[in-house]
Amino acid sequence: KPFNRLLLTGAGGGIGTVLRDRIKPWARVVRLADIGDLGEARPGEEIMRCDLADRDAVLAMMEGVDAVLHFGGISVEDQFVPIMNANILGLHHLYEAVHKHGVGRVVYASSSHTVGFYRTTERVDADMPLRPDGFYGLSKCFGEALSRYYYDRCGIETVCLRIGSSFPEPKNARMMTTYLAYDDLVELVRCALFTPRVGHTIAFGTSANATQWWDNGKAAHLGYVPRASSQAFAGNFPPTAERPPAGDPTTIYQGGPFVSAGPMYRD
Ligand code: 15L
Repeated sequence: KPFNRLLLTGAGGGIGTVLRDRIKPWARVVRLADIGDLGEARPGEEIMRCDLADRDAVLAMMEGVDAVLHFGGISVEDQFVPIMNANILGLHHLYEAVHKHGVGRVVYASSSHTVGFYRTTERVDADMPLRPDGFYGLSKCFGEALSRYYYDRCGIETVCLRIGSSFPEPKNARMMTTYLAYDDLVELVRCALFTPRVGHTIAFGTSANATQWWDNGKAAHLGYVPRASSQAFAGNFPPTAERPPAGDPTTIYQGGPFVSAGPMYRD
């Protein structure tokens, strides 16, 4: 197997649960970490309870690890302090541990909410200015900048995945554009982990949906080719189905409901 020990953080989350089963062929041992209970370790697994805000726990979690799939942290809009602890302080702990233990590569779950304040009429690529749509998006911007710094300073490679919406199926009309099917998610993570010499790369994560807001040209070297499409679910969101009213920020901006979820939003 290509890796001896692969660490997956956030292994109990929605995406973590999918990856838990699918990454087994990539490593002799998959170390699963989460702040919550992960149940019993199955064959080829190690389980660790870890709060990212706990520096010593993060250091211990990283021991003997070859590469990290970092899907831990808060994944929705929240108050600033919990986001700061898990996603900002936690990310600092993670990269200090990565550096200390000589880990070569991180695949980081960033988010499209780093650019959620672009309009749905705009097409965004990885070099365009960040436009976070809340504290959650801001924490992901921090992660992208932090990982860039650790690459420039220490040569630690990171692929930041600006994941759209990875669920069993799109839950609303917006997700017809942002949908990332699980098979495509696994393929994107595989490309991010195994492509030689990625340096610091930012890639968007969607399936081959009919509408596209994001241009993945800057991540072409990953060779990621999506195969699924949200079109399979088009019937769930017919034009007659209820939609937000015109002028609603959730239809104007790519971030959808996130743009008005935070306490800072004003009309
Ligand atoms: C995200 O970044 C969240 O982690 C996820 O829960 C979804 O809400 C997704 O974005 C989205 O925009 O649909």
